[in-house]
Formats: sequence, structure tokens, C-alpha cells
Amino acid sequence: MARTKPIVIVTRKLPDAVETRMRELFDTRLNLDDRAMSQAELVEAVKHADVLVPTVTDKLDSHVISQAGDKLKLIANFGNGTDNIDLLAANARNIMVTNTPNVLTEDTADMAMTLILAVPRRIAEGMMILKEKDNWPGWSPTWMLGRRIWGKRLGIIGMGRIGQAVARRAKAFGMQIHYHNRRRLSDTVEEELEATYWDSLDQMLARMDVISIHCPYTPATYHLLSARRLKLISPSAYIVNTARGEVIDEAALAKMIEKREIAGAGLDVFEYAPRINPKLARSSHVVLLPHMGSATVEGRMEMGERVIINIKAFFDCHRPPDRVLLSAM
Ligand code: 8YV
Repeated sequence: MARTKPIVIVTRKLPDAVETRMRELFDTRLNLDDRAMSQAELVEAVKHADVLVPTVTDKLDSHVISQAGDKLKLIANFGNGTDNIDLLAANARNIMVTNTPNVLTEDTADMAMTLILAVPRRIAEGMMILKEKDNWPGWSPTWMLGRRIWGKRLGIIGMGRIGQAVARRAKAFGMQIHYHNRRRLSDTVEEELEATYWDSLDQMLARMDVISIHCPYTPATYHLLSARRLKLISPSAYIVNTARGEVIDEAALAKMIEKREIAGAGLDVFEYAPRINPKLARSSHVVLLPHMGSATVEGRMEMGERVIINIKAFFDCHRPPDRVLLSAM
């Protein structure tokens, strides 16, 4: 008798080629109209699936996970960050969680570097003058001056794969690399990046020209850049966040940008996404993007491939390569 294929419920529209392959391999239920699922729909999905493939827009909290059917054995997240999933609750129900690391490192680092350049050099403001206001008075030597990147100090918070990929880029742009991380890097990597380690985040923040966030969002990093810590940052410094909005106290940041207590920010992620703080939305000192860090055709395909590899390995009784361990929290 032919073995029945596992029921795989995919919560959002994925690239066509990924969906086609998933349908060949599994009993795949797709979300063709791409509308984000409600909490009630997620509960229905976990009740019936053998595998759930969620994304950052699905909040798999303890309530949802507690309703999972006995069949649900794997949550194969389409994404690197797993802050959308209550890992403890999944572990308690013996549900394995996998993610898609590595394949979005370079794209996310490119986006962080783009913002590190775009905010101090006032790229968005310049473009608005031509495209929306249509009022360019012509070139002037003292007009639209930004700040030079070369020679400035970049403070990286979270020196994992993406943080290091940003450091490599920033070094090529002449920046001095500083970092704060749970663990210090090996001498070899520190030497390659010419990176200075700061055990104290507070002390690093006070001395940087640009700060870029690359740590995951966990209970320990919620509001890591709190109102108190934001006050340590120089008024001439810039903040870039391509990690998770919850790592910064967004209301405090917005207030400080409005009062010119921080020079500007480049934000790809927001604490209450998709809602944007109105103070940020109207500021001309910020560049705001709708969570596009890993949004490349190549990246999305490779994320899909990782999801498929993880599911296939699981049902072939191998250890999926991208298991998320509780110690990662
Ligand atoms: C993804 C991300 O697009 O993978 C992540 O952690 O932040 C994003 O770049 C998103 O999470 C997909 O679920």
C-alpha cells in the first residue's frame, strides 16, 4: 500500500516553483490569495496539518500551539527568525521547529548597508525633492549636505552571520567595526574584520556614529534599545534596524528623532508592523522600508528549498538540518 503523503499547510503564497515542488512531494494545502491567516484559521491549520509552514506574519503563540492535533510534528518556518513561534510551547508538545538560516544572510546585509548609506547621505530626501515636490532650485554648495561614512564608527549589535556580513561590507566602505554580542568572536574573525569587541552595550552605544541591529528578537532582547539606552547615543548618530522592531523602544526612538536627539534612522522593521509610528512616518530624517531585507527572488527560492529539505528530511527519518534548538532563545 502506498504511504500517504503528509499534509503540509502553507500559510502564505510562496514562489510558484516552490509551491509546485511541494505539491509533488507532499499533500500540500496552499494559500493562493496570500491573505494572512487569522488566529482562528491558524488554530484550524494546526489541528489538521502534519506540518505547518508559517511565516513572520503568523503568530504561533501558546494558545494556537496548545490546540495542535497529535499529527502536527513539524513547524517548518519560512524565515530565519522564529520569534513568531512560541518555541517552549512547541517543545512541550514535542513539535519540532525548523527555520531557513544562511540563505538570507547576504540579502539582509545588503539592505542594512543600503540603509547605513542612505540615511546619512539623505538619499530618500533627495529623491522626494525631485519626484514629489518637483522643486529643485538647482545645485548649491551648501545644500543637502549629509554625513560622510568613511572613517566613522559602526556599532553592530548581534555579531552572528548577518552582523558579520554587514561588518565585511562596512569595512570595505572604510568604517571602523565595533560590536556587542553575547559571545566574543574568535581572534581570527576579529582580526579579519578588524573588529573591536565591547562587553558593555551601554559603553559602545555612547561612542558610535552608526548603530546597526542584527540580534534575534527573544525575551532577552525585547527593548534592548530602551529609552534609557537610546539616551546614551550621540545626537549626531544614526540607527539602522533590519532585525526586529521589538528590539527598539520605537515610541522612544520616534520621540528622540522628532526632537533631533538622534540624527536619523533606517528602519526595515517596526515594533507594531504593519502599523508605523506617525512620528516616524512624517520625519524626513528616516528611511522606512516595508520589511524588504530578504526580499529577493533568489532568496525566497532558497528559503523555499530549505523548507522542503527540512520537511523531506523529517519524513525520511533523518535529522532536519535547520532544527531550532531551545538554547537559541
Ligand atoms: C523574512 C526575516 O522575510 O527570515 C526572517 O527572519 O526577517 C524576513 O526577512 C520573513 O521572516 C519570512 O517569514
